[in-house]
Formats: sequence, C-alpha cells, structure tokens
Amino acid sequence: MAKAAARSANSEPPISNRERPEQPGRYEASKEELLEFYRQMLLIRRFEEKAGQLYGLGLIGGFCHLYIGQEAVAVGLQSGLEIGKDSVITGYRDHGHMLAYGIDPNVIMAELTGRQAGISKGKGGSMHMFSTEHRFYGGHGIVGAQVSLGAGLAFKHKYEDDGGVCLAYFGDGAANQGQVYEAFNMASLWKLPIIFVIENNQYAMGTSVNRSSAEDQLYKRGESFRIPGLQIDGMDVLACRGALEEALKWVRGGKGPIILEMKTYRYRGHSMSDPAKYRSRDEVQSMRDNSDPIERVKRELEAMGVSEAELKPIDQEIRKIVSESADFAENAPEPEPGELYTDVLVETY
Ligand SMILES: Cc1ncc(C[n+]2csc(CCOP(=O)(O)OP(=O)(O)O)c2C)c(N)n1
Ligand SMILES: [Mg+2]
Repeated sequence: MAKAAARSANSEPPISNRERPEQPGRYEASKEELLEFYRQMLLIRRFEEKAGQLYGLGLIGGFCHLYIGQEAVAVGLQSGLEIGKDSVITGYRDHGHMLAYGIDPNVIMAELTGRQAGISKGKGGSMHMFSTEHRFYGGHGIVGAQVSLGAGLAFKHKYEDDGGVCLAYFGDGAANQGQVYEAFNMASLWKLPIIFVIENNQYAMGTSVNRSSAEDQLYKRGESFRIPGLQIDGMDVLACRGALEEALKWVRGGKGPIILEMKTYRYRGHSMSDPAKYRSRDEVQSMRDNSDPIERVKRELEAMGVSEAELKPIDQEIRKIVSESADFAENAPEPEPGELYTDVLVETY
C-alpha cells in the first residue's frame, strides 16, 4: 500500500526522486554588461522617484505603485529574455518591468499622467500598460490574475511552437490566491513554458509574508504540482540573471514550469497612499543601507576598476532622460473626448 501511494498518478517518479534544477550561481557579467545593468536600474530608480513627485503634484491620478528597491529583479531577469519572442506579464507595479524591457520612458510617463501619447493612449494609467510589440502583456490590477493569463500566454507559446517562454511575475500576497494554484496545475500538467516569478518584497498591502502565509518559503509552493522552485537573492542583479539562465535551461528544455522566488524589498509604501504603520522606519533604512541593489553594483564596478567619475556621465544621462520624460508627460495633450468610445469591447455573450 505504501508503495502504491508513493507511485505517481501520471506514472512519473515521485517528486523526491525527480531531476531538479541546480541552485544557480551568480551571472558572470562583463564590465559592459554590468554597466548596462547599473544604467537600467538607475533609470528605474530615478524614473520612479520622479513619478512619486508628479503624483505629489497632482499630475498623476488614480493608483501608483512604485518599484523602488526591487530594480535588480526586473533588470536581472529580463536582460536574459529575447524581446519579441518571450512574453512578460506582471501586476500593477509595472513601470520598472517596462523600463527594463527598453520601452520609451516618455510613453510610460505620459501614460502615468493620462495623456494621448501614453502607451495605452492615456486610458490605462499606472496599472495598465502594454506593449504587444515587445510581447509585454501588462500591467494588471487584479491580484493574481496575471498568473492565469501568463499560463495562457505560455500555452500559446507551446501551441504555436514558437520557442518562447512566458515570464509571469506576481507578489508574495498574490501567492496566496486560489487561481495561482489552478494555473500551476495546468501549467505543470501540460508542461507549459512558463517561469513563475514570485517577487517576495516581504509585504502585501500592509501584511507581512510571515503573518499571512502558512508556508513562507514561497519557492516551495509548487511542490504539490511537481513544479520545482528556487529561492534567489533579489537584491543582487547578478544572482537574478544567474537564476534566469538556470530557469531558461529548464523551461526551454521542455521540462515544464519553474518557480523563482526573488527575495526583495520595496522601500516605498505599497502605493502612494500607504500609512506605513506595519513596519518601522529603521527596518526600511537598514535595507537601504545594507542591501541596496544599485549600491551593490556600484561596488562591483569599482572592483572591476570603474571609478566614480566614470559613472557620473551615466547618472547625468539618466537624470536628463527622466526629466525629459516628465516634461513630455506634462505637456502632451490629453485624449480627445471621442477616445471614450474607442478600444472598448462591446459584444453580446
Ligand atoms: C483580487 C484582488 N484582491 C485584492 C486586491 C487589493 N490589493 C491590491 S494589491 C494587494 C496586495 C498584493 O501584494 P503582493 O502580491 O505582495 O504584491 P506587491 O504589492 O507587494 O507588489 C491587494 C490585496 C486586488 N487588487 N485584487
Ligand atoms: Mg509583496
């Protein structure tokens, strides 16, 4: 009986005996690559700071969730994808992921200020940005929904045999949502090419992962579905990229889905309206002082012989790009009233 119970229903060996991905090492970046990672992370940091300012000035309406602190995750992971072949989908904290994919900061900022030139014609705002050209499928406000949609994108990759992989991001809070596990089941059963990325920034809106999760080691959440998981330092861009390489090997090798739990931290509130009563200032300051992903890359660059003076032009270039994006977003016209009637799905079901 015990023997029979140990056998898998689909005749594959029990999970304990199965092949597992290796714990990935840090990616060995060239100086040029590391400089590019630095540039991209700094762009996200400065862009988000500016978005925070514009929000404070009343130029951005609705919700706005900043990515400050988490930059290494999007940059490290997406630097290893093939734009236009692989697909990406995420939740509402999406500006950083778009920037990491090289999407024009002007059209992202213009979307934030609700202008016609915005990437969703000013009608999506912070949480609903898409670039089908990049196969970037949002930007979703419903917690966890992007996981099921991501499974759908992965199904399409498999169905069309296009060699692509879907990278589906979600948070530690979303990891407790039911539909996530329905998606896990199907993705594993059909061996879909999908990397489930849990951005564990330690908090949902105001609840810490330990308070809300019976199993807070989120990389283990796929065990019941035969999806292996890896826990990664999400404050280290090279660890993130190393993880992506291992995950791609697994998924492109036809072995089905994999989970990457990225241990990261958000410095700012959940959204721009967050009373921040659930954690101390000291905790945030300590993360900023000891684990900042950008400072870390700076130190690595220094070790490679790149001086502070060599980084200055990059900092200046980024400030210019961000300030131009804000000017563009402030001065671009709002959508015409007629736009209320376009891009609206009206059908009878
Ligand atoms: C289905 C659903 N339930 C609740 C909410 C409200 N809500 C928005 S964000 C959030 C917390 C999600 O936290 P997490 O998944 O950790 O993502 P993070 O904000 O940390 O990136 C909640 C509960 C929602 N948008 N959708
Ligand atoms: Mg979270």
